[in-house]
Amino acid sequence: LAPGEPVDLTNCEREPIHVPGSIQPRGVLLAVSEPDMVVRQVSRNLADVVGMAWDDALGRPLADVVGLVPAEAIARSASAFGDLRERNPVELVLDCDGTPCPVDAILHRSVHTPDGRTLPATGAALPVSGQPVTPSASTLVIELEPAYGPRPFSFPNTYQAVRGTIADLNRAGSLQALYDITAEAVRALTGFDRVMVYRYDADYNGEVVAEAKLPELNSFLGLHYPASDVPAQARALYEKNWIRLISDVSYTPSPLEPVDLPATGQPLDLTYSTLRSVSPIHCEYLQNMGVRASMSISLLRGDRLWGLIACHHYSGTHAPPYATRAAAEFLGSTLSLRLVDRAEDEEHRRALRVRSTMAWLTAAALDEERPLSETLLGRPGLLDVVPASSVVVSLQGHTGGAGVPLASELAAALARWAARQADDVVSTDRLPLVAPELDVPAELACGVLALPLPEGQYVIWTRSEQVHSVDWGGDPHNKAIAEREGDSIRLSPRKSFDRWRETVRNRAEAWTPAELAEAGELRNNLLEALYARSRRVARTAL
Ligand code: BLA
Repeated sequence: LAPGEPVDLTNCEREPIHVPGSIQPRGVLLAVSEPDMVVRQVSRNLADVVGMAWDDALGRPLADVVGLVPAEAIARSASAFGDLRERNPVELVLDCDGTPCPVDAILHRSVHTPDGRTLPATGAALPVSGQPVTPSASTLVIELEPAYGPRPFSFPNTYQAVRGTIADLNRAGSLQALYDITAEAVRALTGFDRVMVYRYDADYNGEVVAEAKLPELNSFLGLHYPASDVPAQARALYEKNWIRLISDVSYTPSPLEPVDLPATGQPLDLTYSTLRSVSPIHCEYLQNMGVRASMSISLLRGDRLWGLIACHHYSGTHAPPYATRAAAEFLGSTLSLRLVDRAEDEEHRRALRVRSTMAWLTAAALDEERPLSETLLGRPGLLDVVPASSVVVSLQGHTGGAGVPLASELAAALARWAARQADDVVSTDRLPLVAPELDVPAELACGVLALPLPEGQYVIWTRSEQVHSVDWGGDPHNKAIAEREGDSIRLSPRKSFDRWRETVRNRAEAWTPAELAEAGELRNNLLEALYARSRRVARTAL
């Protein structure tokens, strides 16, 4: 987007959200050149926290602006070895016209190359790996948030605030338990009205998989959202900076002055800032949802975004102090680590279960007194090998099914279609799109996994369309949302749900690579069993 070009629904994935040129006014920002510690760029609202007008502060030593003792404390933290973000917040007391004002200083550093590029370094002034550059200068970015009331806990006891939860997470027996524990704990810690765990699928569509909330709020559990609700550049930023707070969604941004950082001639990169002004489109979305404050924490699998912990406040603005946010972020990273272990455990257990079912079926298939189809449709049976809405088997002249009944003409038509694909394992998760000529209703079979076998025999699993209809209007809270929406409102969870429904229309839950491989293995076992039986039939005929 060109500077000044308005953001709308068609271009918001191009909005450069890491360089908004302004901050949220719950604090103030000062960019100071190193090592001389002279103020080079400030937010216009500087006077709200330090009592000096922004244009007086530019070009002055930091100590003149925030006071000698606070400036020394900042310089000490900034010169310490390692990533200085790990020491945040630096607890300061400013002198506001004779009254002591406690503030949290949150520091990070940006390093520039001689040609004015900003390096994504945040801690010590080290070159980025594999990129031997000589930093020509570095800028210390100082964000000051007033610390209202007593501090909840200082950074060293952040761990104490969450260690009970960490123990619970370590004991959790399932992925769902991990999600639930995290949602409850983040809500207890931060006091948001609603805390959700929001999980992405392979295309970055999201689903609310856990929720902790005030009892009187309607539930968002199980709702789906399209990938565009958190556009790609925002997801990329959230892979680097793991937490963000919008303490008042109706804030007026405070611009940075001057527009460009003199050392680079570019706007200041706010990727690692805590006060970064957020996308106006997103604020509109939140306001339409009745949200007054929002916070989200990245959940990562490796270094890729896996999901978010999303927090809403409805009753007013909400600004948990930095230390509380850091503790919540710590819970998010713990969940991220446990997720990988748990997901691998669950996949391992699933694969073992399938393997044992398959062994059982293979053994049972040796009983030649019993039709093969009957064995396969028993319990355990084919729906335990591959979960689906229905399965139909046609073997040795017997046809039968399990799950939701599927008309035999429909099964036969699917079998003929699969046989034409010339593959041992035929699959699609969007049948109405790839084979419209079959005219199969989406609610019957959007997903098809078929094993064509000799002489027109087959095994076919089907999955119905993924969309579940949600009655937005039936719920009193959602009715309020619907009434506020009227005609003029373009963004809301309900519209967003409709957009999600469009993106997944005519699609079933995808068959996983493991399921496809297991189906292929089953096909080989079936061919062997059929061959053994045909030999016996041949023998008895002799
Ligand atoms: C950001 N969108 C976000 C964020 C969330 C969502 C959690 C992270 C910022 C935050 O913590 O608030 C989406 N929030 C949701 C969803 C739920 C929720 C789905 O609570 C469900 C309950 N957003 C849109 C559309 C656009 C858009 C249509 O819905 C653009 C076309 C943009 N969303 C958008 C942008 C950001 C964003 C640009 C980045 C905000 C920022 O960090 O600057």
